[in-house]
Amino acid sequence: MIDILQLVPLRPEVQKELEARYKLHGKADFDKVAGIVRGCVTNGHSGPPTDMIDRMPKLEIIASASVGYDGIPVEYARTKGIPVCNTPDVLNDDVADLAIALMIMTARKLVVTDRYVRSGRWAKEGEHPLANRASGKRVGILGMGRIGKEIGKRATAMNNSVAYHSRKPVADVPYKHYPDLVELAKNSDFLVIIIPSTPQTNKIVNKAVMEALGPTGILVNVARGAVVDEDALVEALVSGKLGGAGLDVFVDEPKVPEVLFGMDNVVLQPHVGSGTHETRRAMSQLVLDNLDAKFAGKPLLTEIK
Ligand code: 8YV
Repeated sequence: MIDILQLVPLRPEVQKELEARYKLHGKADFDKVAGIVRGCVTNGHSGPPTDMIDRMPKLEIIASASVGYDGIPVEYARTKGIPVCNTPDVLNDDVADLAIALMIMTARKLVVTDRYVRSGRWAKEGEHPLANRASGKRVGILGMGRIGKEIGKRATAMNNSVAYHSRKPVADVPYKHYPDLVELAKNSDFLVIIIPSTPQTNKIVNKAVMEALGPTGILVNVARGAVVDEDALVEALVSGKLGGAGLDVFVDEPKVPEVLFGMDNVVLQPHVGSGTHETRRAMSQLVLDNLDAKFAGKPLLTEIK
């Protein structure tokens, strides 16, 4: 059987198949098995880092159960002839759904109103103060890849106008392209972040972007915490220079700046963009399919190019 280093578990039903077909080793056994493993199962945050890759001379594939791969040295692996696979597309709908949910929940203050009912305040105090609309507004999307397009479709279906920023205009999308992110923020009521985390995008959503979005603007992040200057975000929310935020991702997960906990204009989620049974199963299956393809000598399904 082919030896595999498994850094994260797959969904139980796929894990069973993986176990039946491969000899699996956990991270604790790394020293013992580094010399023999031919594949590595991971996700976007779990490596393996370059020094681990160096110690696996027989490694032929890294298969990640994630679309993001900021925690995997893909270029480095490539120089060693090791392909890295991710799980694009299967999570587009879930992540786009969550982006829209965060827009609506934040603008309509749905967490606060839910609490209002549960705490018995509705019965005691009567009607809840009004919130803001999430439709018929201007939605700016930072990043127009596979998930960005799904967010665009959903935002459009809600009668929002959509515009986006990316380095270059994307072919075949009907939305206005802003070459300048601050300009997009200035012309948006919501700014939804869905770009990969890279050295170039680190803290790309900075103080100037948040202030351009402004005191009635809402920032939604379903990408990675690192693409936002989190200190500037907290400061903009505290000072009221930014209207609100719906956040699924943070710089140092699972740590979340505690000052956000008491803010009614902020909705917080524990990085659950792809967190449904259906999608996580599909992601796990794609990891297994890539491994199977590799060791059957067939083309990989979703190699990062
Ligand atoms: C999960 C994700 O965090 O796909 C990604 O890039 O961020 C998420 O789906 C995770 O990697 C699931 O294992």
